[in-house]
Formats: sequence, structure tokens, C-alpha cells
Amino acid sequence: MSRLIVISNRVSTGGGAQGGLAVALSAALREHGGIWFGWSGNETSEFTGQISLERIDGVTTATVDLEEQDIEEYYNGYANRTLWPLFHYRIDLAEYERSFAGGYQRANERFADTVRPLIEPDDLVWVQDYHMFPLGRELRERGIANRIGFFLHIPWPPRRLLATLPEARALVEGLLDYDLIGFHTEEWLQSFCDFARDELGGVVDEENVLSALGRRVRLIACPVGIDATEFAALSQTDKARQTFERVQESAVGRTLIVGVDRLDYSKGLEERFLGYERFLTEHPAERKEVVLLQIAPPSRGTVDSYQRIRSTLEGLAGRINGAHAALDWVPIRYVNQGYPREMLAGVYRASKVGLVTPLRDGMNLVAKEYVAAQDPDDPGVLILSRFAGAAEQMQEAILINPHSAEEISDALRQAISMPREERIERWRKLMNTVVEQDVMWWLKRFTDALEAIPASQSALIDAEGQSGGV
Ligand code: GDG
Repeated sequence: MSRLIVISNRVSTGGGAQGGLAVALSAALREHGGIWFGWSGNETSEFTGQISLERIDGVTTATVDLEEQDIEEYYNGYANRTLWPLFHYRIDLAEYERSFAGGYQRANERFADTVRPLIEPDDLVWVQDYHMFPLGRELRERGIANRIGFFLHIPWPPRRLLATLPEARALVEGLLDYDLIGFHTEEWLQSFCDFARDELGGVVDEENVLSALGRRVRLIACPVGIDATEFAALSQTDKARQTFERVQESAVGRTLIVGVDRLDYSKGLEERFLGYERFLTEHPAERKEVVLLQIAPPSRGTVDSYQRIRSTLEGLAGRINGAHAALDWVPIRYVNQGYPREMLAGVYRASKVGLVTPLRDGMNLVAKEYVAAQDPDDPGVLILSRFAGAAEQMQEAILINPHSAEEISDALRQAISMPREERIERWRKLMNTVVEQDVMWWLKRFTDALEAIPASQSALIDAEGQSGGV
């Protein structure tokens, strides 16, 4: 078995708060041996490329500090103010600045210079996510002939949206230096193929191998999962039970509806609140029977659009509560902080409805966690956006268009009055998928596909390379 070099913007440093993905990547690194490389999260006055090596729970991590300008242009800039909004179909929020593109390219070159000496000839290299699109090409230019895979955790936008990015073509050309590119869904994969065909004259065969500009890259749809068994067990821990009771008591017999999301405009929180308000207005008889608990820990607080969403939501929650609250009831409990995973599991289990309504989401792990945490004899109902990658696998949820307040309102009505037998039937099917296609399944599918690529394919690529210039 080849060693694995995982490269991502941030490296999980372990500890109880780490998510399922970090757990899975750590497990893969333990099994294969290897190194997890990325940015330390720290700033340095001058970039030196000095690596900090650590061994945590059997996993070797290698991290590097970045300069303030790199953090500003690469991370806050191109990654979070250009690519994130564009790839979530929000060109209205995307900022196109050459300095961001330049900083992004520079940071990726720095990552490539730094990680290069850590890579041995038989290693599998696995690059994660939109922070690192050009890294494969940079590594090839530094003579790395290993198999290199890339996995995209966010959606791939439709061709005409991507075409608005000044560096779109260079970005996609750079991706041709990977051996394997993974997307969560067929839809994102097809959008990628559309661009490669129409803009680069590429051809995709029936095995999903794209040939373009003299290069070949295999594409797979490989939906990420959670560690479902572990999450189900979490919901049985003392801490989860205590949280379950606390939350249930606080609802005093009302039906609890839960939302858990990083505070991000892609998660459709504003539309969710409006859909819930619609439900309160349209169903006066039921309205005092429900409470919406929205947990939304802040993220990327230095970026303007994140500050704006925060104040919009505070205003909206205040207005809805002001208009509808009674002496003994507040319709929305909006909590701007994060909780340990065990507590989240308890909250999910206490909630009869899981409301997951992103406007766009690569996958959405909260939908899967909500299902995994349910009581098999009395499970809650998942309401899920059609525009989350998770919808491809989770057809037994109530699927809705998150832009439509009416659909959210109708779905809430349907979920709240759903008979137990139907809830159980839907949940069983959902749970089967969540358990069978879990995070280890995802990991194995991707690494097996990467290992199956003949090493010679990557070695063919000229070490001089051609500069992508993203
Ligand atoms: C990206 C893609 C894709 C949330 N609040 C708390 C907390 N969380 C955890 C959830 C879940 C994770 O954060 C969020 O994962 P999502 O998948 O829902 O969304 P993104 O962060 O946007 O992730 C997404 C994912 O990558 C993986 O490929 O699914 O589409 O956007 O695990 O539980 N965790 C804790 N406390 C909180 O308050 N401990």
C-alpha cells in the first residue's frame, strides 16, 4: 500500500472537536502511513518555508506559516471572496481582483516548494479543495511524477458562471495535471465536463476520462459521508442525553425544528427564516406548537459578506420574534455559537424536524448527522434542499426548493404531521445510505481509484510543464 500525502488548506490538529472528515483523513493516514500537509493557520513576517512536523495520534502533520499578504490575498481574498461565492453560484458576491489571483498563485507555489521534499516516489498525493486548485500543476513543474488526486468539497459551477472568472481557463487547464478529480455528485462532474468540452475542446469517454490539451484525467463522482456508526453512538453518550433532556424540557412539549450551519450565505438561512415565518402566518393553529432552534457558529468573520449575513439574520430573527412571540413562547431561538459534537448529537435527536436548506452546497454533512442521531423507533423528519449535493443520495427526505418560502412552509406542515410509520420507513432508507456510504467508503473509493491509475500516466507529463498562471 502506498503512503498517502494529504494536502489541504488547514490540517486537523486532533482533539474532540474535530469533524468526521478530519477523523477519516486521519484514519487513512494511520492506515497508509504518510503526512498531512497544510497551512498552520499562523502568520509570519517573512515566508521561510520552514515546516513544523508533529506526530498526533499516529498521524504526522507538517505545517507552514504564511505571510500576512498571502493570508489576505490567497485565503481571505481569492479562496473566500472569489472562488467560494462563484462556486456557490453567487457571482453577485464574487470579487475579481488580480491581486487576489496573484496571491493565490504565489501561496500555491509556496506550498508546492515546501511540500515537494516530503514526497517520496511511490506516495499517493491527495490535494483537497478549492484553496489548492493549481497545486497539482505546481508539483508537476517541480518534477513530481507521482499519482496526484484532487477532491473538490464544494459544487462545480455551470460553465457560463465559471466563464465570468478572468482566470477560469487557466484554472481548469491546471487541473488537467491531476490524475483523478473527485466531485460529490454527478451534477458537479457534468458541469466540469461542460466547461472542459466547450472551452478547452476536451473529450470525455464512457469511463469518465477527460482528454484535453494532450492530457488525460479521470473524473469520479464520489460523495463524502460521515462516520455514521460513531455519530449514532455519540447520540447515546451521557453528554448527548443531558443535552437531549435540556433541549426537550426547554421546548415544553412543542415540536422542535433544528438547523445547524456555519454562518454562511450559501446555507440559505435568510430564506429558511422567511419560510418558517410563512409557516407561522399560514398555520395559526400550529404555530405555537413549534420552536425553531438555529445554531449558527460564525465563520470567516473578517470577510464583509459574512458580517453582512450576520447582521441580516439578527435583524430578521428579531423581527419575526417581535411580530409573533407570546408571553411564554419565542418562535426562533437563534444561537451564534458552536457546541461540542456530542451536544449537537443530543440536539439533533431531540428535534423532530431537521431543516437543512442551503441554496447550494457541495454535499452537506449536517443532513447525514441529523439522520444518524435519530431514535430508530421514533425518528424525526429531514427536510432537505434539492440544491445540496446530499439530495442525490437522500431522496427519502422531504426535498424542497429553498428559495420558495411556500415550499418550506408546506414541508414543515408535512413533517410535523407525518405518521410514525412513514417517518420510520423514510428514516430506515436514509440511514441505510448514510451507513453504507459512510466516510470510510468515500475514502476507499477515492484512494482505490487513484491507486488504480497506471503510474506511467502521470510520469508522461513533461517536467518543464506549462505555466497555468492562475
Ligand atoms: C464543506 C462543504 C461539504 C456545525 N456547527 C457546529 C459543528 N458543525 C459541523 C457540522 C458538520 C460541519 O460542521 C459542517 O459540514 P457541512 O458539510 O454541513 O458544511 P461545510 O462546513 O460548508 O463543509 C460541504 C463538506 O465541506 C465536506 O465535503 O459537505 O458541502 O461546503 O460536521 O456538524 N460542529 C460542532 N459544533 C457546532 O456548533 N462541533
